[in-house]
This record gives sequence, C-alpha cells and structure tokens, in this order.
Amino acid sequence: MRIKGLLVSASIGAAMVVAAAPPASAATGYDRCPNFRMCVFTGPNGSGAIAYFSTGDGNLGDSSGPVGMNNDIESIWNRSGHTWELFDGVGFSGTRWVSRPYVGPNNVIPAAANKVSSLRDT
Ligand SMILES: [Ca+2]
Repeated sequence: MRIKGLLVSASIGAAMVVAAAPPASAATGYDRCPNFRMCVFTGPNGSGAIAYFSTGDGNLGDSSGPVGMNNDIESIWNRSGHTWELFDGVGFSGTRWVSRPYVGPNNVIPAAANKVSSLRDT
C-alpha cells in the first residue's frame, strides 16, 4: 500500500518537475513520519505541518507538546504498532475515534477532520 502510494507520487513529481529535481534528502508528505510513532498532519495526504507522538497528548491546544495541531488534523499515519484513540475534546473526552496500527497512512474520516483535540496510545 505504501509502496504503491510512493510510486504514484514519484511519477507525478517527475511529470511536473522536468528540469529541477528536489533534493533527495528532503522528506515530504507522509515520508516525514518516523517509525514507531503516531504521526498527524494538518493537511490531507500527509501534507501541511507534521507532529508525532510516542504516548499521546491530553491537550493539543496548550503549549505542552506539539503546537498548532488542535482542531487541525486531517491525515494520520499510525506507525506506533499500537491502537490509538483520538478525541474531539481535551483530556480524552467527547467523541472518540480509533486508529488501528499497520493500516498505512490515510486521511481521517470527514467527521473527525479538524476536530481532534487529544489523543493517546492505548
Ligand atoms: Ca499539548
């Protein structure tokens, strides 16, 4: 699944950028996600800002942990190897969504897009 996605992206990039190839070392999109982490992105398909977690964050809106992600998550890649819970309220409250491991990167469901305010490893 991931390999297929990367191949599609690479072919699109090759078609659009004829003369100037991007630096090989500059990871973009989902490729910025480290292994063994839960990665979240402010844009669809791994675009925008990235933040990643090992255990979670009880309040994405405060200054503890990554900032700028509260109510702004549109895609995720759960590389933690564990199931995670994502909530629309702080302190793991309100509507709860579940992210399973080993399913690859994906956009969050429309109901959860730009709604998550806390998340945690289960
Ligand atoms: Ca926080």
